[in-house]
Amino acid sequence: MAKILEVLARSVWDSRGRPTVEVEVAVKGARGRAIAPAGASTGSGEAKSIEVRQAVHGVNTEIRSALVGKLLNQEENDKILVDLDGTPDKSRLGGNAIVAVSLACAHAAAAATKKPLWKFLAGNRAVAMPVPQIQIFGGGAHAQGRMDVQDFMIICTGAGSFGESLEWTAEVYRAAGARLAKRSALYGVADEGGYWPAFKSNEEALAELTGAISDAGFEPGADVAIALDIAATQLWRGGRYHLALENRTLSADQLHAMLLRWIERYPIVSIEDPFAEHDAEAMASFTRTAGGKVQIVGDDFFVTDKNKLLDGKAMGACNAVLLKPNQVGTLTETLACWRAAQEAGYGAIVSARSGETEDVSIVHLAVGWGVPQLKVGSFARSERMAKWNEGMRIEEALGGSKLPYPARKLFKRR
Ligand code: 2PG
Ligand code: MG
Repeated sequence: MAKILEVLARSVWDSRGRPTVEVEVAVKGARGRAIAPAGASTGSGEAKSIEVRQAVHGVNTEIRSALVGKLLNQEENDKILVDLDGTPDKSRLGGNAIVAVSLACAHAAAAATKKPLWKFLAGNRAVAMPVPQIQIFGGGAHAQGRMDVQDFMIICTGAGSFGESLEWTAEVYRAAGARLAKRSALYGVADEGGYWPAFKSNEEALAELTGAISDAGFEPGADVAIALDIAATQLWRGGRYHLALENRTLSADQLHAMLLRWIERYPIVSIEDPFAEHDAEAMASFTRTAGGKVQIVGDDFFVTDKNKLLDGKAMGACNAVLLKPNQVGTLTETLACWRAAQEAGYGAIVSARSGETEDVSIVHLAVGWGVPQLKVGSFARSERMAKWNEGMRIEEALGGSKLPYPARKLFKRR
């Protein structure tokens, strides 16, 4: 095992033009580099990012002293980071500093063995490409609340490979843009590259998205289905859900009924954060009713925390988890949550954040750990396309479209 020779942080810029932390870890003859992403719709239980200058300073002083001279070992290095920080939410050294160091250690370890990160993580395990969830319309905290629902995404449930999923997505993305342009209903693109549309209701977005799938020549549901991220914590105030676009508020029961109606009317196969992170009862009740039909994903609800996932399992809330390394802080903790999800029989999706960079580590994590789904935003803007393109390269290295691909099996509409 290689000894860590250097740990170096600097400030770089993210996709929203905000500063973020980049870290390099060097061992003899190899180095690894990673950049911290940033969320806008964050769960309260997430690892806390701190001011970037302070985070960079902490890496270049305390973290550097603690790691230089140690052997490169993900679990041990991550434990050093967690212990050194000493807070439950990583707020002293910063979740942004810690995740960049943790990921840079993984890249350095892979580089030292001359393997791509996905291959290094997979070891001898057979791997498959993850199924993408790709945003077509963006709303919520990523588009100044212009639509209440944050992500209207597609899953190419009938595609036979990762590459084919992207080809189909390109068609649907263009068809959706053409529909909006025709109606003069296009404001621009939201933070993750999805269209920022001028719709009158959230349901109109569902109807338009279903129409765009058909316009592109696909059968809604059989070929291309819909996934939503309600990001409902953002809508929750005083125990009710506020739909500003529709000028109304809903009780948890009313939201439950509305989502069931949407599932009946539109080809929806996955709903993320349908209720607020504090509304666990509503989440469990919805999972009892709809969990047999659709994937119900906890994002702000689980914040990639293994213990929250186990609590959720005990009360029957959700049947899948979003995995975001910067939500919990280290790769070791992210992997622990994925392992807990597998044991609990939960689905999982590795996810980017709304603030991203050219860093493509998460694609490698999804493939290397065998996580069956991947969410990185829309089909525009280079911080998103860099990740889809990295997936293309990995699929090619794995033998292209001859690989088994899990989309049809995962999303047979239940
Ligand atoms: C989410 C993510 C990505 P953010 O809610 O799933 O879409 O958004 O990074 O702002 O939390
Ligand atoms: Mg989310």
